[in-house]
This record gives sequence, C-alpha cells and structure tokens, in this order.
Amino acid sequence: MAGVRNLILVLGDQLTPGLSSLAAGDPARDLVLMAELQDEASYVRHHKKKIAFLFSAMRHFAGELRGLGWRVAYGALDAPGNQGSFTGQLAEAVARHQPERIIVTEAGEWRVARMQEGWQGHFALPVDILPDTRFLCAPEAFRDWAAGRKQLRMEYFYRDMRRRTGLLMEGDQPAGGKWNFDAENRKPAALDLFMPRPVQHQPDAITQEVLALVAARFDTHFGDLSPFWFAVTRADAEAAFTAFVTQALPRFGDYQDAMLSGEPFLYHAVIAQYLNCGLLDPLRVCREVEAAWRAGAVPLNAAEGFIRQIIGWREYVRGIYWLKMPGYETSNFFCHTRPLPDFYWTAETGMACVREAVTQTRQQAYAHHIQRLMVTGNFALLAGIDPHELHLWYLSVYADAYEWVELPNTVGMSQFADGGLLASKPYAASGAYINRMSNYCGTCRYDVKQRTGPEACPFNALYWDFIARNRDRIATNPRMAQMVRTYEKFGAEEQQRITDSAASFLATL
Ligand code: FAD
Ligand code: DLZ
Ligand code: SF4
Repeated sequence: MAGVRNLILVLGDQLTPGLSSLAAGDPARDLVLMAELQDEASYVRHHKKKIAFLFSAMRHFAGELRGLGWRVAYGALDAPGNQGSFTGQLAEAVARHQPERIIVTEAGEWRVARMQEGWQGHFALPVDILPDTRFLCAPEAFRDWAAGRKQLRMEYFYRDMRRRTGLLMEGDQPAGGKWNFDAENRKPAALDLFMPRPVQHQPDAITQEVLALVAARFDTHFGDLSPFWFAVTRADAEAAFTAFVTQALPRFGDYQDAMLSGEPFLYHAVIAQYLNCGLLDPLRVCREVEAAWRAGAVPLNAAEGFIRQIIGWREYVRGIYWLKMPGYETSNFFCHTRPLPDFYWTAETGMACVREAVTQTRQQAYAHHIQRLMVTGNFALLAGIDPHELHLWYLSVYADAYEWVELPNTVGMSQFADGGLLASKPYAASGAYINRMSNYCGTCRYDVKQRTGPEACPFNALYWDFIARNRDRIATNPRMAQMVRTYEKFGAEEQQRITDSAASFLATL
C-alpha cells in the first residue's frame, strides 16, 4: 500500500460519508480505519441485535466508502490481530502505516472522547479532533444558550431551533400560529386501527455472516437476534423513513402516547437506531416531513410533533449531556438504591404492562417512548430503583442507545435524578395513566381499580408511597404539590394500607 498521510478513525456511530473527519481527508492519500471491537461491544453487555445491527451497518459503510474511492482498513471482530479496543487498533495501524497525523470526529460519548484526547500524547502524533457537524446545536452553542438561565426548558430551546432552521416557520411566526401541538397528541389507540409495520429488510449475505458471528461470540448477552429486519445501509434506512412518512406519520401525533398489546411500533418512526449511527441525517428527515406537510399529505400536529422530537428533544438532551458530564451519570436526587429487579431481563412478572415492554425489548431491541418512560421508567422511579443501574439497563437493551441520548432521558427525564434540571416534574404515575393510554390492564392479573391489597395494581400503592416518601422533596414543585395534598387527605388507615401494600410488594422483588 502507498504511504499514508492521515489515518482517519471512523467510529461505529459515525457512518456518514460527509463526516467532518472524512471531509478533512483525501481518498488518494489517506487511510480510513474502522474496527469491530470487543471493548465497545461489551463495556455494557449490549443487546445481541444492537451489536449485529451496528457491525453489519459498519461493514456496509466500509463498502460504501470504498465505492467512493477510499482505502479502508476494516478490522472484523474475528480477524487475526484484532486488538479489541480503539487505542489498541490505532496503535497497530500507526505502527503498520506510519501516518503523519490521526484525524477523528469527536466521539458522541464522554468515555470515548476522553480516550481521543489521550491519543496525541500516547502516539506522539498530531491528532485532529473535529466537531461532529451532524448535530444542529454544538455543545458550545448549547452552553451559551444555557448560561444564566434558571431553568433549562426544552420548549424555549426548541423555539430557538425552529427559528434557526426555519422549519415550520411562516416568516418569524410558527406555522399554524402555535409552537407546540402536544395537547392534541394524547389519544389512546384501538386495535381496529390499521397500523403499518416498519419496512422489514431481508438480511443479506453480509448481515447473515454478522448474525452468525454475534450468535457465537455474544451468546450470553440479552436479546434475540431473530427476527432481524433493520436496514443496514443508507439507502434502506432512507426507504424505511419514506415509508414511515407516507404510511404512519399522519397518525404519529395523535397516537404518540398510546400503547397496545402486540403492537410494539404503532405509528412511531423506528428510526432512532439509524439517526444515531449516522445512516439518516436529522435535518434531512425534518425537511422531508415539512415537505409532506406543505404538500398536504400530513396534518400539522403530526409534522410538528415529529420535528419537535428531532430538533427539540434530541438536540436538547445532547446539550444537557455535554453540559453536565462528567458526574451526571451518578445523579440520584431521591437517593434510590434498590437493585434492578430480575424481571427487567426475564420479563417474568405478573404486571402485564412491564411484561409486554420487556418481552418486546428482548425481541426487537425496541420499545417506544411511552413504554420506556411510563412503564419501565415509571416503575423504577416508584419502586426506588438505583438510577445508575437503570441507566446501564437502558444503555444496553435498545438498538438506538448511546450514552449521550440515553443518559439524560433516563437520569433526567425518567428518574428526575438530576432534581429537575431536565424535567419540570417527575414522570410518576399510577396504574390509571397506563390504563387510559393502553389495553394492557384488561389482561393483567392485577386490578388497576384497586389501590391497596394483594390484587391491586402495584403501580397504585407504589405511586402514593412514592409521594409519601418524597413529600419534602416534591411539595415545593407546583406540579406535584396537589398530589401531596391529596395524599395528606387520605385518612391515617388508608395511608397505612398504602405503606403496607407497597412494602409487601417491594419485598417480593
Ligand atoms: P419516534 O417516537 O418515532 O420519534 C422520532 C425520533 O425523535 C426518534 O427516532 C428520536 O431520534 C427522536 N426522539 C424522540 N424522543 C426523543 C427523546 N426523548 N430524546 C431524544 N430523541 C428523541 N432515544 C434514543 O435515541 N436513544 C436512547 O438510548 C434513548 N433512551 C431513552 C431512555 C428513556 C428512559 C426514555 C424515556 C427515552 C429514551 N429515548 C432514547 C428517547 C425515545 O424513547 C426514543 O428516541 C424513541 O423511542 C425511538 O423510537 P422511534 O425512532 O420510533 O421514535
Ligand atoms: C456501540 C458500539 C458497539 C456495540 N460496537 C462498536 C464497535 O465494534 N466499533 C466501533 O467503532 N464502535 C462501536 N460502537 C459504538 C461506539 O461505542 C461509539 O462509537 C461510541 O459510543 C461513541 O462515543
Ligand atoms: Fe400494569 Fe397495573 Fe395495568 Fe397491570 S393493572 S397492566 S400492572 S398498570
């Protein structure tokens, strides 16, 4: 191989041809390095399907880059000499190719970003760490936005992002006269609605090889490999997204919070795994959705709801992550210490809602937002589960999970463990919420209408027990004070029944 000027290391979640590190290089003189790594696949024990998805997408991306004229040194997991870590793999490539410089795009996770910062000293070579321009708001810009604000509310950040991108704007006003149509997005779904499935892609020869490798090497990890239908190329991910826009997006807004037994996807896009590894571009998908609205193909509440998730929530949680790391991962406002129950892995629980969410997570490496927030997250909050253990669970079980997006959602939004930096109130709810938004309770062995006793829905006593336990911490929150007052109006006997019911259920965990 001719001499190598720059060695460009592309990480597994950087599968974008326009990546800043590639834009800074030259296919004629530089070498791209990519590797499947034991360390990255097991720093948490990722779901088997997530590993297979990423390895296959990486292999296809290496092919895409070769098609664009790049030389790519690709380290398959089972290739002789695979060093197992980013630093080891770089060391081997530096010794072999003697590059003048290493170029990388900054890592999405704090853990890997720290590694990147160490490489210049480690290899005695210049290392250029370039910004990740695939995001719409750089960490420094978020820091500026946050500076001096008492509260970091997503809604205000989102409005700035709408103005900055021009998405759904009519001049300087929001389309339809309102920034946010969330109030219209609360409909429970019904089984007689037609629910399109996400496009199912057939595994090609490359994916089949990866599936066999993952089955052999990660058989002790959680999760099913089959069925495997994720897109693993840019073209297939784009086709899956376009199918979502035409088939499901019109109802995305209305049924965003709904849950239905046997319907894991409802009208959700199922694209976070593609966005987060670089197969889809966030701004491009938003422009496609805006165009569908302008063409009259989707209602405004659906287009706005979808765009808010991407330019609002997705960018906002990344901003919070880089603002608060390190240290954010050990936040624990409620001082919760209970270990994660086994049923988060086995799905063996009488609670139909939790069983459904965990079973589907095992099968698909997917659960939609309300299942994550209001079923598994809500249960953990009410039961006082250690937020750090829960964080490691979410990080490992979902195909879209990377710490920059998962941690603020878990620690901040779902567990209120940051004391209200991200969320304005804890997302704590009794069984009544789950009953309203789903059809799970009808088949559950527990009774959602009973508050206490062995037959009662565990979410009920746990909810009031959570309010009682944390009265002092939450009474000053205007959105929780009413619940504290309601609890205080229960008679002493009812309060005792709540305490006893919660305690006897928790003793079974
Ligand atoms: P849709 O519901 O169709 O939404 C469209 C897109 O909007 C998503 O693909 C995603 O890119 C974006 N989005 C929506 N909500 C959020 C949000 N709260 N934060 C960031 N982006 C959002 N999302 C991840 O991408 N990775 C994670 O590891 C992750 N962990 C989560 C953990 C918890 C406890 C909770 C409550 C939420 C988490 N989310 C995470 C956010 C959200 O649940 C997923 O983005 C969504 O379920 C992915 O499915 P979808 O593509 O069908 O999304
Ligand atoms: C998540 C992941 C997994 C499972 N495997 C790899 C891998 O083998 N090689 C790789 O380059 N990246 C992998 N990743 C993604 C990295 O962990 C990701 O680049 C970091 O999370 C970014 O900070
Ligand atoms: Fe979940 Fe309670 Fe409903 Fe059972 S009754 S499905 S535990 S909310």
